[in-house]
Amino acid sequence: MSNIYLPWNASKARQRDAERARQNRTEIVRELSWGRVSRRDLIKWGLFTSAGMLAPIGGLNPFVGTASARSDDDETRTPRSPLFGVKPFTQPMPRVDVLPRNAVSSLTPYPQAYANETLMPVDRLLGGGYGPIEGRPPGSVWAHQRWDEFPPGACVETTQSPATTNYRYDPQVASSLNSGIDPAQGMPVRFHPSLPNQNPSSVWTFNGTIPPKLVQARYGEPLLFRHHNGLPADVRQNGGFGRHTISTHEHNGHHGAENDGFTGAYFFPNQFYDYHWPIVLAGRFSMNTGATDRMASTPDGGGLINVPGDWHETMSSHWFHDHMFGFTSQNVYKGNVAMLNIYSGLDRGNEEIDDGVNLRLPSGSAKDWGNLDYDVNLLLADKAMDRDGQQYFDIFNFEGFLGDVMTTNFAYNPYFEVERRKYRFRILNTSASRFFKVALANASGAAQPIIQIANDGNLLPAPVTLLALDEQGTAERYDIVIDFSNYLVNEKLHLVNLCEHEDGAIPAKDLSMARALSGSSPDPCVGRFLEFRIVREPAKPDVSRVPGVMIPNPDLSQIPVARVRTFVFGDGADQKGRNPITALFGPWGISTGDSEKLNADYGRISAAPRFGTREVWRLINDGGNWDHPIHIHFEEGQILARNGSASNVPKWERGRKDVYRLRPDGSVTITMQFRDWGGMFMEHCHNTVHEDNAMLLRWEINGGGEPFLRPLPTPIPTPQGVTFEDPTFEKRT
Ligand SMILES: [Cu+2]
Repeated sequence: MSNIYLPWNASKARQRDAERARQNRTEIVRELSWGRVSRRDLIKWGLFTSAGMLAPIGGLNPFVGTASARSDDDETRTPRSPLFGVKPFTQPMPRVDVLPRNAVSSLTPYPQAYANETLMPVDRLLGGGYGPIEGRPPGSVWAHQRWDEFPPGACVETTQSPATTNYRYDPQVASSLNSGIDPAQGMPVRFHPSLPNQNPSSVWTFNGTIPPKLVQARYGEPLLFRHHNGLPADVRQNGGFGRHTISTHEHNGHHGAENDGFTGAYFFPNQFYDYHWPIVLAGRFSMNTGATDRMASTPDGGGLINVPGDWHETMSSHWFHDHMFGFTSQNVYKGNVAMLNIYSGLDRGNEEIDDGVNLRLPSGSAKDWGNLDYDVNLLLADKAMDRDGQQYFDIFNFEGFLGDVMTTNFAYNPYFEVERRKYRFRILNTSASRFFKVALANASGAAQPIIQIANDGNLLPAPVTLLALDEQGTAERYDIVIDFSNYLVNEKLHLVNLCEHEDGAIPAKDLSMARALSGSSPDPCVGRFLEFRIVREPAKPDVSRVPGVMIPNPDLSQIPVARVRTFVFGDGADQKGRNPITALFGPWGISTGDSEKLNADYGRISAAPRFGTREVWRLINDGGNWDHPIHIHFEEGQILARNGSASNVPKWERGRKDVYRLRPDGSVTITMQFRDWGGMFMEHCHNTVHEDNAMLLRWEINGGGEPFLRPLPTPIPTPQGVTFEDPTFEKRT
């Protein structure tokens, strides 16, 4: 299939046909998201082929009975999103909105180890009667592990809500460092001031507002994240996509499974869920337990407090997002995405403090830790809009969803004003399916050096200077430093996307800078997407550094490999589960090596590594026509080999990671440890469309007894309370 968006110059007739087909697909997505039709119905009606692809039937609309028998490849294409004449680089990029950290005593009711089973009336649309105020599964298995040892020191409270104007925008930096944006001006949810405001049903975000949110946490200070579900009880009030049940995954948090946002532990409108993020270094209970190593530390009062664990496991740039089974792609795309910066003695977000531990990365110095002046979160996403300019999603290509409007922090092609000094940018790919390849261009279009300092949540052993970053799959984070002192005041530079897609399964090609800037790519998301304007000399001399040594890898040489496992990522599985809407075919799937593709079923345990051990996992892509960014929850891994050889691992992948791009026909061999916490976790493709279509499995840390009971019962959430079922097992867990 060629590019999924029609070119601007397509004939009126083609545009009209494509628009009609798009509307028909929109209706089908809507009916599916409302639960009025099932996947089985769609197959029965011939809307899908047995491979799970949209059948090549023109303009079919089963709901109003206007089926016609035309066949036209263009009908699987989509008209371009309307931009209403808006030009790129005409709006400032808003920096992320920092969620307030409050005293835990501000929470009512007060959080507790076990789920709060206090009853409240349940909306008639959710079945009525009474149900618990907290959606976390009840009882000892889902109680917060080690709650008494890790009482929360701060809390963040937020509500998943339909789009609304932001009157509480707090970027935690002066307006002069935020391209002049006045945070007191209410900020409606829109991609540009000249584009339509989004309807409450089109966008659902944290607090219902933009910019996207940031939580700031530090090691040694457990955080209680109370997430309220403020979405409509009426499943139909969703603008045609998105599910009102949610489960919030702190992406690669090293926490107990009850706080991991398990795909089957979702909660309902009007409920909350208390996530307990202890924020500990991996190895917390087995290494440096006396907290004698100053490198393992957290900022406090201008100094350091030592913390237990392995400092080589220190993490920095995280994010959190929805993980609802079968609906993750829709919910994340709809706006359930935020970032989490974790601060430490090494990476404290203060560039001035010189204590022999602090790496002094670009950040600022006014506050003890967590300065954001020169440390900027960038959430990238490709979006699509319907004829009215409302956010639009189409699941009818199981290869993946591609938008045609590039956004940074929810803003269409914005500009960002910088001082003539070093900045850190934490780049996160939040797309459903799209890969990016980011480079920096000067005014004459020449590629400029970028210093990559981190990959996923982890500072690299050593910085790597590049003229273009690697392809960046969904959920991957690349932290970079750009030194604007190499340029002059009034110069402009641009971040450029070099990665061209024709479908959502795989990048079609990586373009040269000249080609990407030429405007000749049929992919609307190729080219310049963020403009840097150097507006002045730095307010203070830049004392930040990019040290030649950052965080060396943990030493695994003395840790035996308890087991080697193989996972093959391909197609041909079924999507199981008791939800008739999401159940049926894959078309994707994972197998554990010798067997057929496993069905996606979070009730089945497909691997059960023993607590306290280390394993080697081989992740294999069984096809050349797709790539998969594979995410394994819980603890950072190290890539040992690509396609069987350590020499194939590029320098920027030689730190720790939590997402592994397999590349076409490729394999990645990783090693990870299973320490500190227990319970059920997931492994899945982070192309969320693949994840929602059977490329997901459950694994479990097997402690052989308390506190990690085995087998752990599978939660069955209902608004009236959570029940449990016994899990099933893959034959060799
Ligand atoms: Cu995939």
